[in-house]
Amino acid sequence: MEKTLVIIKPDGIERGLMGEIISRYEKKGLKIADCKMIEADKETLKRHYVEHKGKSFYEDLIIYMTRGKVFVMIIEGSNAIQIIRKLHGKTNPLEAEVGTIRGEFANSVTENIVHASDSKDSAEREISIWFS
Ligand code: IDP
Ligand code: MG
Repeated sequence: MEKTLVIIKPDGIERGLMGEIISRYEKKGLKIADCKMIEADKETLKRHYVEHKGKSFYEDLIIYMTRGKVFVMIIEGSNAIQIIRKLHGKTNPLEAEVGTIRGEFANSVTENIVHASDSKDSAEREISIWFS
């Protein structure tokens, strides 16, 4: 069964959206295989976001992700990686489709509530970072 790494970011927790978000995965037929609520340390986040190192938003991204707890999950199911990316919507709030998590709840390019792996390789890599 395909697995993906999902994070509810600090704004999702602050705004009380955890239940709303998790229920969407469950209603879609996906399974929460593992989960934990933690304060992410900078080293873990730097490994997680290595592809963005050096970009203009990188420092703000790390500050944002460490300002409160995050809820990290391994989610499994048929086509879990692509399905979750669809449920989340596009990164840019102007492009996030109505009905998606970002489309409904986010209006910031940085603070966009959720993270999900974007490929099989990144899912495997990210799962090993957060659940080693
Ligand atoms: P994704 O989360 O949809 O996969 P990525 O391009 O991988 O988007 O970017 C990772 C995270 O970095 C985004 O979710 C968002 O929090 C932040 N981010 C991405 N692009 C920008 C930007 O142009 N300005 C500010 N923050 C950004
Ligand atoms: Mg990404």
